[in-house]
Amino acid sequence: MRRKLFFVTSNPHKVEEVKQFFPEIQQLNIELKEIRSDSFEEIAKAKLQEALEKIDEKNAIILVEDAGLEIEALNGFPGTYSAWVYKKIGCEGILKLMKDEKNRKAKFVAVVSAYIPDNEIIITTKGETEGYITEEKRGNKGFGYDPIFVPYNYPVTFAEDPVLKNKLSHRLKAWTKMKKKLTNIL
Ligand code: ITT
Repeated sequence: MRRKLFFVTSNPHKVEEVKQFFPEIQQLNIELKEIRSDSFEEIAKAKLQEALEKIDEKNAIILVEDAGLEIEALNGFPGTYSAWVYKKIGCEGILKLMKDEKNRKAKFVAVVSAYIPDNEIIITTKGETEGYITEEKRGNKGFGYDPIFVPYNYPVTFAEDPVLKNKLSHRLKAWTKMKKKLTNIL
């Protein structure tokens, strides 16, 4: 793809991961406001709208991502509030909420939205990876909730095995779908 692809995000970990399977993207480090909503798609679209207002790159493809962790026993919490909850209570706080809870099912979700200036359309893709919440933190790589998330059928957390994470993460799935759509359009 010869077009410029700008990923607008303040999170360097996201960029590092995405670049491994989508090396063409470049980070634009802008902190975007996050509206309150239960829908990752709605938040991603609002982030994209704000990014478009702030960026003067008429020809580039602008992309944003909204992601989070949904825990079944907590009715999907922290979900779209994942970044805020992480700042307030971190992995330790989530483990406290999950104390004595038998159902430890959880999933990571990522939604990517892109603006195509040629025809002024917005494309959105989604990726999900299921797993469960550990009893304690394990591993020191990755970011956010990686130390307490184990994907199904594997014994390690995302923070213990970043190579594994990048083979099956929600981020990989959402961005691979996006790359395919962009390749078909452009
Ligand atoms: P931008 O909005 O600037 O892109 P952000 O970190 O605020 O950066 P989100 O609003 O999408 O991004 O927040 C998602 C939060 O969910 C993130 O801060 C982490 O705490 C958590 N999260 C998302 N993906 C994750 C992953 O792959 N591993 C661990 N935690 C993740």
